Amino acid sequence: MAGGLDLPVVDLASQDLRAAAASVRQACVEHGFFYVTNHGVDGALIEAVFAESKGFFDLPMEEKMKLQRRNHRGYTPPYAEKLDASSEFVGDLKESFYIGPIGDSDLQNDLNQWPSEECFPSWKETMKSYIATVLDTGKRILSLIALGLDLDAEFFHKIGALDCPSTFLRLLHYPGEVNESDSGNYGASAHSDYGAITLLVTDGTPGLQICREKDRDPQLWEDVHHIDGAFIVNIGDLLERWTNCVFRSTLHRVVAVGKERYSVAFFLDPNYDTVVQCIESCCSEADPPRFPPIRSGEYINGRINSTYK
Ligand SMILES: O=C(O)CCC(=O)C(=O)O
Repeated sequence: MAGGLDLPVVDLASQDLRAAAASVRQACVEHGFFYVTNHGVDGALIEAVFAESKGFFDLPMEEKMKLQRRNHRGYTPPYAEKLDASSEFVGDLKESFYIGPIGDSDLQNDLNQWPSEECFPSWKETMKSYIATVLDTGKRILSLIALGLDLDAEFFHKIGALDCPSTFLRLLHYPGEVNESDSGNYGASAHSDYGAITLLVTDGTPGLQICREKDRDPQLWEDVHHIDGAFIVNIGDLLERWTNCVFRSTLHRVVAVGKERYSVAFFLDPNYDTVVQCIESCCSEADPPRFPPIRSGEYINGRINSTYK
């Protein structure tokens, strides 16, 4: 059974950066999850993203499959991804759509797949504008994280991790009713995120749960409540490695609640080439680095490849 949970709320508009950073640090140490308010992303833009997302997922399956995931961009149908490799089910119930990093809009080498402009005239622009805005919010959160680790606020910029960050937007749609054979299956099975931070916004439908002690037996899963207008932010595995497990990359999942659900996750991960190695303030002689240095892209690709069939 899931119990309620009061996650910390961080006000991004706070003038007191030190206090905000301390509260981010505490949230990352204790929960690996927190809410962010006054994040600067316009509510109307968020609504537009949800409307475009629904428009796409409403298409017949054969239309959606024309944009089937390639280069980790595009459409993934239900059951094609299993976030928890040990799940007894074929795959998760959700369907999703990935949009990868966007440089110059006219780049010839944009690997993204986009629904046709004829059917979805404002889709691409809406997504691009959301990604640009939420990226800015994510960078501000990373500055607070750096401050919370007693580092220069610009630490992640200065080491080049944000020169050309690996950003992925994932539109998600969870079914309402599920077949009997899927009884007990998850919308998204238990997993931790792979990279630095994730900024999540949902349509308010419950289902998201976290497990703070991954090794506890039995595991305790707690509901993450919706706060209107707030982002849910969580720490990924690379930040856990960077901080030598001072910060938690918390297990989470989405349970089926018998109601359709939409959400939008933005994964802000370092440059492909960034070497992720233990931050000095997070290790000592008594607590030496637990992980060897690793290139961000190498780590994330390994994790992605083990998630898809
Ligand atoms: O839809 C949600 O609430 C969570 C999505 C998620 O965990 C993910 O995409 O990694």
